[in-house]
Amino acid sequence: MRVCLVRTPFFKLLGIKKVHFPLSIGYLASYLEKGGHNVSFVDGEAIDYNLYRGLLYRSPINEIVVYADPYFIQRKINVVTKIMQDRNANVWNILIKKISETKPDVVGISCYTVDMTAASVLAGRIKKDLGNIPVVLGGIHPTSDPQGTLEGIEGADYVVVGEGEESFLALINNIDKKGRLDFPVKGILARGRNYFEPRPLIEDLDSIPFPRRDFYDKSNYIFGAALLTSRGCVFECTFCASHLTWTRKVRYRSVANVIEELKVLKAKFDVKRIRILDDTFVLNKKWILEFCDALKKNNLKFTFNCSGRINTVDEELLRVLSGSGFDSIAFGVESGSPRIIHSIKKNIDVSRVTDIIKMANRFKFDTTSFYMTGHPGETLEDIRMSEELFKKSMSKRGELSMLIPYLKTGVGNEAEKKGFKFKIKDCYKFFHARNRVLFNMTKLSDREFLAEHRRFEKIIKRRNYKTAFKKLLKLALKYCL
Ligand code: B12
Ligand code: SF4
Repeated sequence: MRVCLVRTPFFKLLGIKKVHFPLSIGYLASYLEKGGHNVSFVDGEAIDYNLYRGLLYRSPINEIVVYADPYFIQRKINVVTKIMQDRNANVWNILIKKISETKPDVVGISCYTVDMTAASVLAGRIKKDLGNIPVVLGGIHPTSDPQGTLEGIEGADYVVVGEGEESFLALINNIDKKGRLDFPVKGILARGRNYFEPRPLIEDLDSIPFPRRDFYDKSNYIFGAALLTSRGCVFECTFCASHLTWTRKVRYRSVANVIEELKVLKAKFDVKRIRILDDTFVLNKKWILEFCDALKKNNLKFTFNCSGRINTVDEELLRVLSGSGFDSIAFGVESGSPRIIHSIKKNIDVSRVTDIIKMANRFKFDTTSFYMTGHPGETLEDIRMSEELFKKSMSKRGELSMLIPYLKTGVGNEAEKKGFKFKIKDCYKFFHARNRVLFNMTKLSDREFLAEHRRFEKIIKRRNYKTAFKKLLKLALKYCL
């Protein structure tokens, strides 16, 4: 069968030029191809829709700063609203044309929550313009709400729930040319059927072929290649949706298998920088030490970035990582208030944040800290504690998100009880770098909450600019001397 995989546009509609290449698509493509199918990819994030012109769009600042800058993003939201409300907007025409050129038997769309509005418009247009081609939705949002997805998106025929490789292949192998499936397939919810049986996770991650990476033009994507060494996370942060796809059991690839993929990335794609996307890369010290040793033995020289965790890194780990090419590490701190940390089940020791980040700075890591505002029950004092911790910890960069209560997460369940109504037509507004309140679960009024959020945002922005300036200065000196 000819399968067309699609990523809907999100960052591109906000005027952001370069995005990450999605590993989900890479993995699904190689798995389906191994199963004998022909796969193409239409990346809605890699098309220039000519939405914005002028200095702002072209300026390099667009790629560096705007990425997480709520002020730039919020200014563009009216443009995005128009596109989402107009099924005949040029963005959809362009996407339909690209999809139709691949002559698909089946279309698969990958969706986070924020992509659901676009997925809904696109699925409708596929049915209208391309005939009755089966449309399959997968990814974190359809996984968290398979019934709601089929009810809310008329053009969707199937939802793949959870890990996609095996279920999607089984679906494609079993639907006939008219897109009908006569018997249930594990992991698939089909329109008009109430029967659903979950599919067990793939036990041996080494059995999955490396993600396909050859169908993209490098100039559309952020520098470096994404890599996944494990799937899953043991922690229970109440705002996080990861467990809905991966559960709370962590599965690891073998070190040898990851080294093999790195060799391919070097030889075939001349990759120099690797972005490790694992939920909690630093969880398994033994695996990391073995991995860093193998990098040396195989003389593999890359630079890496990864996520850290305050309570699972120590001096030895940071030293080894820094000696193996890791130069950038991001810590999810989320709050400086021990009371909030406890209530969101973040399970970190706030009193260690400063020491660990300073230690990482000493090893010359580019340190980033992720914070959030909008935690349930958060007070002004709690937000001020976060600001103080960020300032004290000397993290070189920060990123501030306003909490979004995703479906089927602890916070999402709490928000629903408090009256938060989830609508697919509004999903495109559910991004984190925002300067408008979406749903207020704090102890503050909307006005107070927004003012505090903006105050914190300013502190973080100042630090980010300072770090960027220092970097540029260093670079300039390097080239001038
Ligand atoms: C890396 C990452 C990013 C990166 C890169 C994203 C990218 N597009 O490549 C960046 C930083 C850009 C990012 C941005 C955002 N992210 Co993010 N991100 C992640 C992270 C850590 C890993 C994602 C990943 O690549 N996983 C590896 C691949 C292989 O897994 P996968 O994508 O889930 O795909 C598998 C299945 O879902 C399924 N599948 C997926 N698509 C499809 C399609 C079909 C047809 C089928 C059949 C199956 C299928 O099969 C795949 C293989 O098994 C996850 C956490 C997590 N554990 O999932 C959060 C996560 C997905 N992100 C999240 C969020 C909220 C965002 C943002 C909205 C934040 C924001 N800026 O406001 C944006 C939106 C970006 C967008 N629309 O592209 C949330 C999503 C929650 C939700 N309900 O939507 C997550 C789950 C984190 C969390 N804490 O809850 N993110
Ligand atoms: S540590 Fe990260 S991935 Fe794990 S539950 Fe918390 S936020 Fe989610």
